[in-house]
Amino acid sequence: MNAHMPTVAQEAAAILDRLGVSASARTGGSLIARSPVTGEETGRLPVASVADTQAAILTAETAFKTWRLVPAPRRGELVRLLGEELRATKAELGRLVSIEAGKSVSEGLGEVQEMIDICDFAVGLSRQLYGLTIATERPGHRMMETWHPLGVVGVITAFNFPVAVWAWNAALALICGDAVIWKPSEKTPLTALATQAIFAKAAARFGAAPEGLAQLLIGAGDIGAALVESPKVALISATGSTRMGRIVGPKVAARFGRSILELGGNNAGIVCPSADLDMALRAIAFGAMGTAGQRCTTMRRLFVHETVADALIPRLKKAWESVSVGNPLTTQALVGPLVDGLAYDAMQKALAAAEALGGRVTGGTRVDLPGHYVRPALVEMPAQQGPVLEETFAPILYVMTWRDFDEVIAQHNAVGAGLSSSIFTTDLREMEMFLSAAGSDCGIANVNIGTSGAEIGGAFGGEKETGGGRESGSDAWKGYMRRATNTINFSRELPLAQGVVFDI
Ligand code: UN1
Repeated sequence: MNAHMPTVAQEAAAILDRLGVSASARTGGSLIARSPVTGEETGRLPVASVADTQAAILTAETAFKTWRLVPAPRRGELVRLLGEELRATKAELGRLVSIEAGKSVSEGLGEVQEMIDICDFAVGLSRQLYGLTIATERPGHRMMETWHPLGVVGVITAFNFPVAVWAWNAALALICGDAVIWKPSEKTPLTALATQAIFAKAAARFGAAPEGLAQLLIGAGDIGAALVESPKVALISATGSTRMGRIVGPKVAARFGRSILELGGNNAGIVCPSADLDMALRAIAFGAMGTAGQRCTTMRRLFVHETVADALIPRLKKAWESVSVGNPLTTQALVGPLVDGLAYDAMQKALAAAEALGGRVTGGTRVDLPGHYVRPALVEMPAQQGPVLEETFAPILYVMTWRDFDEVIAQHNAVGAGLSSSIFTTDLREMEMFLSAAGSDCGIANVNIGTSGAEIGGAFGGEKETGGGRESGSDAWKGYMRRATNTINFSRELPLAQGVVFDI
């Protein structure tokens, strides 16, 4: 190694120092942080206990009681400052995302940009928490709805978007008047510490944020479980696997809490005869191989019309064979590492199962670098079965051909997950059919772009086993507030609704 080049661990430590994360928050503890880039240890973090979690919930509850009374545009000022601090630290935090999640430098920066974007969105929204005014059937009455802060929000995030998903939730929750407790993935605790330090700077500048308004708890699943089970946590927003959601969803529902679940995806693209194949090629490549196939929006299935299969599939294979795989920090590689050895094993298992069902695999082999690097796999499948029906969190694209439009829509929808989808066509009818009630059953349906890389302005989330939650843009803010319907009688009479008579 070049004597002047810091190790990944040294670089991470230097960034954390500059962002104001104390050494005691990342040394001497029991949670070992690693960079998937080299497999190096990057920290040993002290972890929070269940008792710490209970205490955090109580502090958050107190903070909420103060914060809910602060006018929403004033709450927006805190989030505006957070956006400013994120702009100032974008390069550092983006680099740390690349170190800890293994993303390319561009994607690491993009993740921080997504945080900045949601802050901007939330600041505007802080003056737009609109309720309806509703026509009443009674004379001298007025009916309206008011949106109130909800309470303590527990945010559980995954390794693959270690900081943006917190920001989607926190920026909205804060302007909505809620307090936030964050349990990040055990695989990405350093970016969480860094983000918390950045938030602390914004809060210090703001000056009047109550103690414990946005807290971070580093640790294991017992923290998440304590948040999920606490009746004092009004909303759980959890991102992760469908398996995790099957546990979290019913537990929160059993106490009549609210949840926003953003779970697995098994996202597909459909290539039609009229598609612009050059554009489709690039969109499919980014969708399937970007972030080493570790986005919940990653394209995992591709249906190519049989008349364009010969024109497209060989070009896809070429792209798969030539894409650069390597260290995202020291090279321009487009594909970085898998997060860990378990991800590698899961990928190999899925590929073996696909081969056993007649799949022809291009790529998928280990790349000889420290860490877990693998060439993305493209698998030509005779039919949609076996591993094609599951989400494997790795870069595998299953490619199938189609003939009949209704049939391909049925195939498209015949999986458990319902997050993202796309069609490549220049035919108006196909496009509209795909976007119609009888088309894609996903929460996100795109035309002539891939399945991943959504902007924050739209509501983000999906149907079926994806969990049904919506985060980020549009009216997702309503999930972080409670609605009161108010009827006001300004007359001197008391007419009853529905014409009911009750004279005493
Ligand atoms: C995720 O993978 O959990 O649409 C989120 C995208 C990103 C967010 C992905 N904006 O790919």
